[in-house]
Amino acid sequence: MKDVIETFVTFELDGAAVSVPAGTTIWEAAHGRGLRIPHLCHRPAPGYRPDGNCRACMVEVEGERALAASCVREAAEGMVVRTATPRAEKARAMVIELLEADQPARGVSPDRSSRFWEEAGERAPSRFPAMEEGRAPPCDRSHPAMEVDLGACIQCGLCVRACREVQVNDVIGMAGRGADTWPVFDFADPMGASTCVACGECVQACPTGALMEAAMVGDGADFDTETKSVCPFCGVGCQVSLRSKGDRIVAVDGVDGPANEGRLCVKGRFGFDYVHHPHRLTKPLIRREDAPAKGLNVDPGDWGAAFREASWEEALERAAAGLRGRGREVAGFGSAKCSNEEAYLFQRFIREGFGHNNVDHCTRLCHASSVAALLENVGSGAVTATFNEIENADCAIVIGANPVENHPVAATYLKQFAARGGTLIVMDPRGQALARHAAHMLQFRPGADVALLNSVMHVIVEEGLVDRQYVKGFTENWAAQERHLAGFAPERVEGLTGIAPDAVRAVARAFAGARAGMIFWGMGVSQHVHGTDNARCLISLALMCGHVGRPGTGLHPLRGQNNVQGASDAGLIPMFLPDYRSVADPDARGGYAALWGAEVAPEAGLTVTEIMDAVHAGGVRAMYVLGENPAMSDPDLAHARGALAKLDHLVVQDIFLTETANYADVILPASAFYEKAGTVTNTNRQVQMGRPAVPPPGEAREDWRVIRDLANACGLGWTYEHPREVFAEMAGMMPSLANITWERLEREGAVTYPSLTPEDPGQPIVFGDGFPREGGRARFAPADVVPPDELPDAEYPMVLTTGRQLEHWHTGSMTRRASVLDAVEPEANCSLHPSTLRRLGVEAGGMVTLETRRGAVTLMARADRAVAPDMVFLPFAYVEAAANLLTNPALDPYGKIPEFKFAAVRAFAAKGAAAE
Ligand SMILES: Nc1nc2c(c(=O)[nH]1)N[C@H]1C(S)=C(S)[C@@H](COP(=O)(O)OP(=O)(O)OC[C@H]3O[C@@H](n4cnc5c(=O)[nH]c(N)nc54)[C@H](O)[C@@H]3O)O[C@H]1N2
Ligand SMILES: Nc1nc2c(c(=O)[nH]1)N[C@H]1C(S)=C(S)[C@@H](COP(=O)(O)OP(=O)(O)OC[C@H]3O[C@@H](n4cnc5c(=O)[nH]c(N)nc54)[C@H](O)[C@@H]3O)O[C@H]1N2
Ligand SMILES: [Mo]
Repeated sequence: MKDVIETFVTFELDGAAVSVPAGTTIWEAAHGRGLRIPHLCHRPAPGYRPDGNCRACMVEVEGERALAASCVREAAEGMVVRTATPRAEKARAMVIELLEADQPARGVSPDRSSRFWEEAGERAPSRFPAMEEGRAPPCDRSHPAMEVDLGACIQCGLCVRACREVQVNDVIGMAGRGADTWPVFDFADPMGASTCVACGECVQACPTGALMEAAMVGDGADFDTETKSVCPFCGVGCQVSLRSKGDRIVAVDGVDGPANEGRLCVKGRFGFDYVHHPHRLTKPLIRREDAPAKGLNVDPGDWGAAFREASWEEALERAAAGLRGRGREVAGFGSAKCSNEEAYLFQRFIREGFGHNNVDHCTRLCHASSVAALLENVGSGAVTATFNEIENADCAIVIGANPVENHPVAATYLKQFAARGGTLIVMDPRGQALARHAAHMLQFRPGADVALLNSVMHVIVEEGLVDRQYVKGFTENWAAQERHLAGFAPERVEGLTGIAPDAVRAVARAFAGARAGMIFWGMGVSQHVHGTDNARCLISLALMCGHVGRPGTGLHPLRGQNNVQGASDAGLIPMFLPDYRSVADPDARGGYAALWGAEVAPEAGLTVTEIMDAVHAGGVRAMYVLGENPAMSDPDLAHARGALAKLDHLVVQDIFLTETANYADVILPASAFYEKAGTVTNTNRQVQMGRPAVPPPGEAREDWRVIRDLANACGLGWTYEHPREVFAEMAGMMPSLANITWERLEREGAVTYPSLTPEDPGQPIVFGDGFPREGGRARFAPADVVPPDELPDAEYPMVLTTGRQLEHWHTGSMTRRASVLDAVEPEANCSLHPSTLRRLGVEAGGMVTLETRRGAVTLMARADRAVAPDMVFLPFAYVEAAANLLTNPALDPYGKIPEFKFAAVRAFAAKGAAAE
C-alpha cells in the first residue's frame, strides 16, 4: 500500500549531505541530484528491478574494501559515498572496455546501441581481443518484427526482466554457463517460433542492440524527429514516442505515461505502418455516374470503376448537397477513433445542423449496457478507479474480458498483481490467457453471468460477509437485493452455470474477505441481451463488499477504443448531450442552444442499430459516417449492408476505402491519428494530448477540419481554426473537464478527470464520499436470469461467440494493413476444441464452415483447448469470413447492445476440404 509513512535516511554523497526516502539506491539518489553514474544492466524505469550485474555503476563507500554497485545498493544512514574517485572511475572504465571488445563496431546499429556507446563515450579502442568468431549464436531473423544478434549481448539480463517481470510474458530466459550464457526464447526456439507476443519490451530495454526492431537494423534506425503522442488502438491509452524521418514514422517507443509507464504491446510498437499503406485515401472521391450498383465490389487499391477523384471544393459541396436541409432524413455515426474535439464537433454538427439527436457511435455495440447500469446505479458511466489501482488491491475479478489480447498493457499490471500474491479471479467461458495467473478460474457456461454472480452474492450474504456498514452508509435498495439473492444458492444454479458450489463459495470468500477488491469487465459481460443485468450484478457485488471508493477498490469496465470514453463524454450519444446530460433536460438543452444559436431537440435520437432499421423503413435516407465501419461491425451485416446500399446519400470520412466506403457517394480522405493534434480520453479517465508526427498523405485533411468545412457547406458558419478552440468550448460546458485546458495538456501530456485544481493531476479513485445520484447513494438493482435470445437446438447445436485477437483491430481496416501484424496473423480463422474438430473430421488448420440462421462463412479452424467443446470462437476482423453475417442482432432493452457473444451455430467440414 502506498499510504505507508515514509522514513528518510541521511547520508553523504560526494561531500554533500543528502536525505532520501529509505530504500532509495545510491544510483537513484545521485541521479536525483544530477550526478551521472554509468549504467548498462540498470534501467531506471517503472517496473524494472535493479540487478547490479554489469558493474558499470561502481562507487566507493567509505569503510568498505570492495566497490559497491550503486544501482542496487541502498543508501543507509550515515553512509559516506564517493561516486567519482579514481578507483571507481577506473573500475567502471575497465568494465566498459571489456564489454566493448565484444561489441559490433560503433555505429552499426546507431540508435539502439547508442546507450552502450553513450556510456562508452569517446575513448581509445579496447585493448582486449574481440570474442572469437562463431562463439555467439548466429543472428536470429525468424521474427517479422525483431532481430536477435547476440554478438552484441552483454548478458545484462534486462531482456529477461523486461519479459518476465515487467510484461510478465515469461518467454525469455537465460541458458548456458559463464561467458556462454545467452538469452533464449522459451527453451531454445528461434524467436519467431516461440510464444513471444512481440510486445517489444525487450527491444526497448536492451542497451546494446542485441535485440532490436528488425526495421531499425542498419540504416532503418535513422530518424530526425521524435514526437510524443498516444497510441491509436485501445482504451489503455499508452503514451508513445514516434520517431520519424521526413514524412514517415520509422519506430515507436513507449513513454512513461500515467497508464503505461513506458510499456507497449505489439500493435502500439509495431502496428503503426498502416499509416503509410498505399491504400491510404489521398484525394476526395465521388461515385461515378456509371459506377456498378452499390455493394462490396470495390477494391481499396483499384477503385477507378466506381469512383473518380474530385477537388475538396467539389467533394464538400457534393457531400453537403445530399445532407443540407434534410432534417430527420439524416443520421450520423461519429468515431471513437477520432479525438474529443472531433467527437464534439460531430455531435454538434448533427444536432445543430439537422435539429435532432440521431447521432451515435460504436459505444452502442460496446459498453452501452455497462454505461446504462452504471448511470442508473452509480450515477456515472466512467470507471471508479484506474486500472493501475490494482497496485493497491489484494483481490481482483476479471470477468468477460481478455485483457492479455485486448488491453495488453493493462494486463501486465494484472499479471504483476498476481505475481506479487494478489488473488486474481477470472470468470470466462473461454480458458483465456489470464487464467494461467489466476487463483480461481471459473470457466462457466456462456450467457450465465447473472446466475453465477447472483450465486456468488448469495454466498456472501449466507456467510455473513456483507460490509453492512458500507451498505448502510452509501447505498439504497439493499433489502430488495438481499431478498432477491435468497433464491440463488450455488447448488440451485449449478445446472445453468456449470460451476461447482465449492468453487463459487471460494470465490465469494476471497472477494468479500479481501481488504481491497476491484472488478474489471469487458464485452463478455456487456454484449448480451442481458448485458445491463450482468453489469448491475457486478455493481451490486462491489457495493455489498464495500469495494468502491478506496485505494485498490473499484469498478472498471475496460473501455475499448482509444477514445470511446472521450467520444461518449463529448455527447456522441443519441440520448445525451456532453457529460451525459439528458436531451430531455431543458436546462442542458438551453445551455447548448444559447452556445450554438440553435434549438436542441428534446427527444432521444436513434441508436446505431435503430438507424439501420430506420433506413430500411425509409425514415433515414442520408448518412454521414466518420471513422466507423458498420459494413463489418454491425451485428447484422446483411441488414446493415442493405441499409447502406439503400441510402440515397452516404458520406464516408475514413483513412481507407473500407467496406462501408464501398457504399459511399462521397468519400472524404482523413488524417490518421498520428497526423493530427487532438485530445483523447482513455479507460482511466485520463485526458491525453495527441500530437502530429507526420503530415496526412496527399490531400487528406485532419478530421476536425473536414467536419467544420462540411458543417459550413451545410450553412452553419463555424469559425474554428484549431482544435484548441474546440477544446475550450467543450471544457467551458463540461464540468468533467474542470481545470483541464489545452495548454495544460500540451505541457503535462495527461490529466485525469476529475481534476480538482489547476495543479491536481486528477483523481484516480472517485466516490469515496458518496455517489453522484440523488441522496448520494448508489443503488442495488436485483437482476433476474434472462436466457440468451437464441439457444442451441438440434439444427444449430453449438454456441457461437465472437471477439478479438491480439494482432487485429476490429474490422481489420488498420491492422490488416500493418505489415508486422498482418504477417503474424494473415488468415481468417476460428477456434474450436480439438475434440470438436475430430468429431467434425477437420484437421487443425483445415477449413470449416460455420452457419447460423442468418448466414455462413468458411475459414481456417484452429484447435484450441481453451474453447469449450460445444463452442466456436470467431474473431470479426476478416472481411472474407465476416463474423457478423452470422451474429444475432437481438438487443438488450436498456443499453440497446446486440448479443455478439451468443448465437446458435452449426459447424461442418468445408466442402472440398480434406475430411479424413
Ligand atoms: N487486439 C485488439 N484489442 C482490442 C480491440 C480489438 O479489436 N483488437 N478492440 C477494443 C475494443 S473496442 C473493445 S470493446 C475491447 C474488448 O475487449 P474484451 O472485452 O476483452 O473483448 P472480447 O474479445 O470481445 O471478449 C472478452 C471475453 O469475453 C468472454 N465471453 C464470451 N462470452 C461470455 C459470457 O457469456 N460471459 C462472460 N463473462 N464472458 C464471456 C470471451 O471468452 C472473451 O475472453 O478490446 C479493445 N481492444
Ligand atoms: N461480432 C462482433 N462484432 C462486434 C464486436 C464483437 O465483439 N463481436 N464488438 C463491437 C465493438 S465493442 C466495437 S467498439 C465495434 C467497433 O466497430 P467499428 O468502430 O466500426 O470498427 P473499427 O474497425 O474500429 O472502425 C474504425 C474505422 O475508423 C477508421 N479510422 C482509424 N483512424 C481514423 C482517423 O483518425 N480518422 C478517421 N476518419 N478514420 C479513422 C478505420 O480505418 C476504420 O474504418 O465493433 C462491434 N462489433
Ligand atoms: Mo468496443
